[in-house]
Amino acid sequence: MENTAPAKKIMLSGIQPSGDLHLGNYLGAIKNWVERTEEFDNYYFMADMHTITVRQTPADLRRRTLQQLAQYIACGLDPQKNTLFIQSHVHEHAELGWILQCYTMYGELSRMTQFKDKSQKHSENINAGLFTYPSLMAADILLYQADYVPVGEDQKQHCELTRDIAIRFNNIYGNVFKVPEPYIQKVGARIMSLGNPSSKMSKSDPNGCVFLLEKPDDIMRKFKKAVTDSDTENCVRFAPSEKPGVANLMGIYSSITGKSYEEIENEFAGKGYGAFKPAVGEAVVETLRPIQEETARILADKAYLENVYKEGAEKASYLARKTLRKVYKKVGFVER
Ligand code: ATP
Ligand code: LTN
Repeated sequence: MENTAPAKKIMLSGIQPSGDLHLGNYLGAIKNWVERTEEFDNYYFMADMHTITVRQTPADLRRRTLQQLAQYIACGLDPQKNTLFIQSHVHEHAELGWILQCYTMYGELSRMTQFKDKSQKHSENINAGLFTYPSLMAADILLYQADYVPVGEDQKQHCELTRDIAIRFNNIYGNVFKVPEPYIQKVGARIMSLGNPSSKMSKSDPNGCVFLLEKPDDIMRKFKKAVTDSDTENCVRFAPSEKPGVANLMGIYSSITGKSYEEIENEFAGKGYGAFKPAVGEAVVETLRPIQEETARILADKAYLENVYKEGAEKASYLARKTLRKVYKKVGFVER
């Protein structure tokens, strides 16, 4: 019988295996991917090619790439329902990446916030790849004709440049690429550092950052020490500009438990930060416990992991090849 169900829209995203995954990556990106599994046709990858724009130790990069894959699965991404792959296994990313560099302007790349930040942080290694990174990211997305790109707030600028590149290319050659949209949720899109609620939680600030594989005692200690506010009110109330630390903790608690800010205020009425901070810590520990156990179990099964990334690369290549063939033809390359 012919399958008459309408094709699902395509969702695609990636994370660089440049450090261990943290609560910001989970609440801002991965949790959102898991919740949307049934609704879309999903492609998620380890962006290892992006990672070498900053110098890496090869053995660490290899270990973190596989660990990240195990964590994707442990967080709930079922490999039967999501195509999970390693970017460098699908060579079309590099090939389309080159072509799209020829359709990306110097001025556009110079305006990218991530390039400005990273070239300040790594001033000894401002390489060409760090600069043209957004053209490769556009290739990652456009190869799969993705409809939606679920990311945290900080990646919005790169997604917008991807749209501009797709539109520019389509205007010259006809309708080659689907023009994608960023998919940014309201709660969790920007988790802030526990030590400094005015900067985002990031792996480069390990004190303010909770890693997914961190020990429960360490997680509890970080939450108990979390910066709340300097007033003496000692009251759990959602007021982001007056009490950014409390608002951040409420955002984390809300994202994990599904409770609204009002419900959280009621739950902790009259109890103060002394009760609130460990309660958020415990909710995080309980959410991460099964993820940590699953990650250890999956990592021990190398054959299973290998099977997942090989099948993933095969499925991803199928779509990527189709788009690249079309692009080669359009720009005038002779067919081999
Ligand atoms: P860095 O520490 O170098 O800034 P990172 O921890 O932000 O890196 P990325 O690989 O850049 O990690 O991000 C992976 C995904 O997680 C992206 O979709 C990004 O938007 C999201 N993300 C990262 N940090 C946060 C955060 N604090 N809150 C919400 N989402 C986040
Ligand atoms: N630039 C992203 C990682 C990334 C990505 C992508 C995200 C690379 N390619 C394609 C979504 C879609 C980052 O630094 N977090």
